[in-house]
Amino acid sequence: MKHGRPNRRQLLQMGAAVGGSLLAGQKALALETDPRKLGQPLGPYGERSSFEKAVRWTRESKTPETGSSFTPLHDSVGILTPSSLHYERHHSGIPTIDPAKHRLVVHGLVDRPLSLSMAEIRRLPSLTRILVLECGGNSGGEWGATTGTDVQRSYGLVSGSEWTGVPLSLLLAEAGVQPRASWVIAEGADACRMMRSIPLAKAMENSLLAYGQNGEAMRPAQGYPLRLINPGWEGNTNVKWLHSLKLTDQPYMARDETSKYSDLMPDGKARIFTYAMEAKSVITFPSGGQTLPTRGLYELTGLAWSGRGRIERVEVTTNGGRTWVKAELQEPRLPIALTRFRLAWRFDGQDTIIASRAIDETGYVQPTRAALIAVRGTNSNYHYNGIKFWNVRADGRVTNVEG
Ligand SMILES: Nc1nc2c(c(=O)[nH]1)N[C@H]1C(S)=C(S)[C@@H](COP(=O)(O)O)O[C@H]1N2
Ligand SMILES: [Mo]
Repeated sequence: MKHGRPNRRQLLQMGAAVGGSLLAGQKALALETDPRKLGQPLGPYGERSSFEKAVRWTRESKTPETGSSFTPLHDSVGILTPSSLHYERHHSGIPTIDPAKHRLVVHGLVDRPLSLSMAEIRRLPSLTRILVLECGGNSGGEWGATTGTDVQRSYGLVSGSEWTGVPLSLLLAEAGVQPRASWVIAEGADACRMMRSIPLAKAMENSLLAYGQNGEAMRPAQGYPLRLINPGWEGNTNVKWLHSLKLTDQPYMARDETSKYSDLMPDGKARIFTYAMEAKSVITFPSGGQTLPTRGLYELTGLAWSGRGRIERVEVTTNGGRTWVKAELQEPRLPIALTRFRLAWRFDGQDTIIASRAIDETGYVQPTRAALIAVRGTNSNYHYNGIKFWNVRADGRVTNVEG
């Protein structure tokens, strides 16, 4: 099948591929609304239909300001996450920042220190990119096989947004980076003053000072009015409520790049500054907690992404890993963005195990959990990207597979 447009021909092909019609037994009856009754009036800011119930799941926490909420991936369509359902991860709550008072300072090893208002930043040339954002801790529960039972709770610290902002390289050129500088220390204006050390090379390559998300100002939870976006790098480096960029000749070894977001290896040393999120995928339908109502044809679907570029290929097994087939990749297939895959599949009422594995444009293949553990041991909490298996049971219930 070619990428893109689902059409009648494709439906027929899907049906043919698995031996049957996808839409058998339909009757031509439309639901009539009463033509004498007017609908709802217009409104200034849109809301979704009252029939739609998808919500973020918030992990219970004694201090809700330090919490996480998870995107309902199983309810998503396409490759974008609505801003209202974007996952959230904050270490000291969401600050309330008046954009008219906010400033970004650029200082340290620069010839011309800057202090910029939001109005000044918004006047600069901008660009827009659709990108995936994933917390380094996403699916960390899978290391211990004690994971949540559904795709939202175990994989929902990942979302896709369209971000608009100013290339950081442009501001750095204005400030005049001194030859000795090799790092940018980004700091947020929230109570914990979250700080991350970003190599200057990344800042010059593609970091963005973002203020727009999905066509409007970014949401307070996402960093309003300004955040750093480091395409493909772990969520934590994407500092929200950004108010300071300091050019230095060394990293700061801040909390979130030493004690947190580092992985203790079997030899007692820790991986730090790992930054790029490796290729990963997960089947979102059918997935844990769902039930297939009947036997028959389904479109199996899921999401794949890589911090290193485009998703080149996704393979799916519906027989516990005995054979893998190439899934269709739905356009658009953008670098460092969520990419949707799908596969026509017949559920014949037999207990089976399904999974997906992603391959990115660098040739990297998403590993099994066993292969990850062979290299990384079991002391890690972060940076898990192993293949995820779901069990479709004979009665249609879908459950988690541990280990
Ligand atoms: N200032 C600041 N920036 C921050 C954080 C924070 O708590 N404070 N959380 C980080 C973490 S751990 C992640 S995963 C992402 C989450 O971004 P989101 O809440 O927009 O999804 O922001 C990062 N940037
Ligand atoms: Mo994170």
